[in-house]
Amino acid sequence: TGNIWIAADLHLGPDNPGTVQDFLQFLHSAQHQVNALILGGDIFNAWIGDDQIAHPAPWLAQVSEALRTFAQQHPLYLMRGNRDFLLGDTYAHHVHATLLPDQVILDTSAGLILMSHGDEYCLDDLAYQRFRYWVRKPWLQKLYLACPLSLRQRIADSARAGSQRGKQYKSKEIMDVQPAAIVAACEAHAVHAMVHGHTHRPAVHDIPGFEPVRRWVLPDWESDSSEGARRGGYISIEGVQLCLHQWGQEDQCQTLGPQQV
Ligand code: OKV
Ligand code: MN
Repeated sequence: TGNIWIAADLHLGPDNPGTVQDFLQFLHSAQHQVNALILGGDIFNAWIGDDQIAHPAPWLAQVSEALRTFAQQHPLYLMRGNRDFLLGDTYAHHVHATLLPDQVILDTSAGLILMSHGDEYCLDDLAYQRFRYWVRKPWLQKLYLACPLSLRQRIADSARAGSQRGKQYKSKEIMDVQPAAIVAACEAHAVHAMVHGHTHRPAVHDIPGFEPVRRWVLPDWESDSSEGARRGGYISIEGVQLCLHQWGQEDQCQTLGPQQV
């Protein structure tokens, strides 16, 4: 499989031009180093339907063009996140990518890796899970997508504003994964590692009771903060090595290999 890179939680949108630029650079450097790229959800900060591409905003046109250029050289896989859950096959085709299901088992040279966006493990955030339950209903999505773009944009803006207000009252524990949900995933899938994003807590976590299986959490991307610090990174799978790369930090690598377990 060569060298696979996985990134998630880019949150690209009109409000973070710095992150868009960072991502364009990342794609360019990936072009010369990888055999495949997987984007694990929340690529976009909001997604109100694939028909946006008919009249794309300049930042979106630029991102789509760069994705297409990349995908002409190497396989590109897109996964939906909690923000861009409406991303569809129309957009995937537009950039010559393949849309992945919400959970995949990657059969890599380093072993079997369970990969997802990660929001499905945040079961203690009841308000979010309720939101997720409803907006994943195909009939509600059809209804929403039947609305004019301008109305969808207004609904999205107010949903995001409401979510921002609600977040103030949530504790750190509530917004992280639920340990029991991770254990359930390990019991359901005999894998050598888990990879996900969403929580914005990049690290390599042990999973008590399932050693040596570890949970590799992807960093979120942010290059528009007032402090001027760039945040972001990716996970690489090359040979039997799994590495977590974060801007401005030491790489965290581990030899996995199916023979290890
Ligand atoms: C995405 C999140 C906004 C979290 C609405 C049906 C309904 C889809 C939608 C509207 C919002 C996506 C599409 C967005 C994620 C938020 C706020 C919180 C926690 C409907 C289907 F119900 F109105 F009919 N939406 N947008 N949130 O702005 O991209 O993930 S969004
Ligand atoms: Mn997310």
